[in-house]
Amino acid sequence: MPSLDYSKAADLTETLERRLADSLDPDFTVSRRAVLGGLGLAGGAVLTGLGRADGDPHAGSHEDSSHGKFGTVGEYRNLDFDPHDFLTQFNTGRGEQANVPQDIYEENGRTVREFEFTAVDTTVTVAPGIEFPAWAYNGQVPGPTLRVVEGDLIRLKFSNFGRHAHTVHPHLRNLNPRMDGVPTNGPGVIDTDESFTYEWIAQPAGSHFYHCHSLPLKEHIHRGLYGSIIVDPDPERVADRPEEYCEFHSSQITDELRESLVAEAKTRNHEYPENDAVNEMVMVMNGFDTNFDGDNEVYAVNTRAFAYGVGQTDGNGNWQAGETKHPIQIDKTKRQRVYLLNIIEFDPINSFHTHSQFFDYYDHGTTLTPTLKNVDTVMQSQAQRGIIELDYSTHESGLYMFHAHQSEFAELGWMSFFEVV
Ligand SMILES: [Cu+2]
Repeated sequence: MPSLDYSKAADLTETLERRLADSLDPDFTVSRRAVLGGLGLAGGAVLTGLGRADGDPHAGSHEDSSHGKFGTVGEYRNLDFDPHDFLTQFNTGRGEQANVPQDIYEENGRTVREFEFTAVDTTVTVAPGIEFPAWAYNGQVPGPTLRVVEGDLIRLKFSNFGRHAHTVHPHLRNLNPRMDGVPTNGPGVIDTDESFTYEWIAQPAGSHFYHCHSLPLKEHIHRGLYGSIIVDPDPERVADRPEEYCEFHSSQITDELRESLVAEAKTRNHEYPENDAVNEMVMVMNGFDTNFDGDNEVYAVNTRAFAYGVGQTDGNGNWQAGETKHPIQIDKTKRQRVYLLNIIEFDPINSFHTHSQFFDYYDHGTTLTPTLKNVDTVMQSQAQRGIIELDYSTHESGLYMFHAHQSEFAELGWMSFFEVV
């Protein structure tokens, strides 16, 4: 018996999505308070229905779920960005993403991973029929995920084709102020039609990110100028300096601990075969203030509200061809790793909560031993990030929900499912 019936899960996703989409008029004048006010009665009933999903088929608020129009809300017409592809789209310099020019080569004994970013003004789809006027690196929100190895040189050629001045600021241990990507250092802001090449040493290992640092800062970030930098640990460096990757002092490092840290580092490094045994995903928790009142109306991981919810199915989890909304299917024999980032504006925290499962968490991803063990909820402040590791090997197949445990964020788009197969 799955944790949740497929058709009930589809009803829940559709009901929440319909309320969100209906509330967001094309003129973008409705505040999030109105959305949640509208959800007050029906939303409570829907969640009651969820709790009784395996019982009475008339449980819950079915009069609100518009059965006759099943699936009409849920489709995204604009397919230029696919949050399902984005989950596993890692740019390592070897040409993974067509819209991200990239290269990898050696220079002075160091591996250089070179990328080209262009900032543009564009629109992105944040809910079916809802376009958000974004500023975006390479036309996508979140920006492309960069994946490098500790000690590499990241060479980022940045050109600004947007109407505002932008930068790229890295959350890395960057030793050169000229490369900090802020208005006061080095080239400062990069004006329209100007370019600058940033160079950063990839350190420390971890789950990091980049964003625009022009003023007003919150607008430049919430408009969409952000993305992930994953720095894979170098197992050889881990062998030399194991104390930097765990909570123990160098005097406490045993041979056994050193070996286990090196083995763990190999599972995190995309150049080692040990990494192939792990299913890795990038989830950027974001939000969109569609009416520019300083409050988000839409929440998501990877931009599209409810994209990892449950869409059209035959009732057994066989998704329609071309489906733009469906759960994240995971092979339960594999270890699951989520690179999680919180880049939300206007709300001080965000969170990640799993149903029916507990996980290990590595704050900022800078250690190879968990900083939190066996938890089902983790909180991240703005710009905080980390790595979550999950194991569903002993779970029955089926749908398992995960979402922000700020309840309103979940109702406004940040609600998802893993489909364990
Ligand atoms: Cu900017």
